[in-house]
Amino acid sequence: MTDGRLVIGTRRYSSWSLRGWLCVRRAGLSVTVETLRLSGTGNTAEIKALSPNGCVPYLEHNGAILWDSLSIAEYCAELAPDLWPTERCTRAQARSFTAEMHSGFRALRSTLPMTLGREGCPLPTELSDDVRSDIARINAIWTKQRCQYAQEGPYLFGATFGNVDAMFAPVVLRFLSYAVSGLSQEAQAYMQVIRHHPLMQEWVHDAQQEPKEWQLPQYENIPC
Ligand SMILES: N[C@@H](CCC(=O)N[C@@H](CS)C(=O)NCC(=O)O)C(=O)O
Repeated sequence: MTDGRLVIGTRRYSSWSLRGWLCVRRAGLSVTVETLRLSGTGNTAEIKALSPNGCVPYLEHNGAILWDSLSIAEYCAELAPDLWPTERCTRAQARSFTAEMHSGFRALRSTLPMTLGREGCPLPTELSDDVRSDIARINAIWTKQRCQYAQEGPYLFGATFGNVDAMFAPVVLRFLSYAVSGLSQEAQAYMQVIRHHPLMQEWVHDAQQEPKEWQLPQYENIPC
């Protein structure tokens, strides 16, 4: 008997599901995880029937219902406060980075979608200025945070894998899939830490077990 359920989409592609799942797992919520196959239309019937905004991640936990990765991150931090830094101003900064990721970087997200079938393969065409500017901003955030917290631990705010790391985790997978270049040494080291975190290993492993029929040509046939 669990305290509820977390519904996610195809692990191979669903970056928002990964964010929600990381927060739920980090907070140690006892929930059943149910995976729905993304149809690829952005309009998956089973998700539409279940989730108020027609999207995953969707969480039911002890009577609470949540349907957006950011609200799930906040909810999880109520139960596991170490998902945010303890100091007020530092926590405000962490919230701002999390919100920036949640609402921004659209050019990056649409040009380099998360697809775990691809490893180390750049796009054959030049990245647009908007995508390069998104990459530069993320590189700057990761570099600054890693320099500032180098002595305290390997994550963006030091010793603890928190909500900010969860929000940026799919970007790490994207940068590795598309062999994004020009990143600082600190950013590259951070990417390795995130990629090898046990929860990320688990996610990628589970993604590899998904049925082949779930794969979508639009994400599998992006030119290399
Ligand atoms: N703002 C939402 C975005 C969620 C979202 O776009 N989820 C996608 C999957 S990654 C989805 O459920 N799309 C509906 C579909 O593909 O049917 C969040 O942060 O959770």
